[in-house]
Amino acid sequence: MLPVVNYELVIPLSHSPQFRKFPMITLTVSDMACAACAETITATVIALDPAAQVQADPQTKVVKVKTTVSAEAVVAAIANSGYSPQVV
Ligand SMILES: [Cu+2]
Repeated sequence: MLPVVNYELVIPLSHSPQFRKFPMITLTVSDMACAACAETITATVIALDPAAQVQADPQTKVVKVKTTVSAEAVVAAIANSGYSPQVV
């Protein structure tokens, strides 16, 4: 007998069709000055939702987040890290 594989457990959440339904949250963070800021912001969002996808660009000040967590919670977490996020 071959072992039964539960693919729901094998497929990462970020690749599941359900995850793709969640909209991209776009924020501007005017005080994201450098790569270290972008890393801090990314780590903050990942701490909130380990399955989140984050793009943080210090050049454009734009942070894009794909997550199951609400935009309000993402904004609050980034603000708690000392930045000033605004939902676009
Ligand atoms: Cu910085």
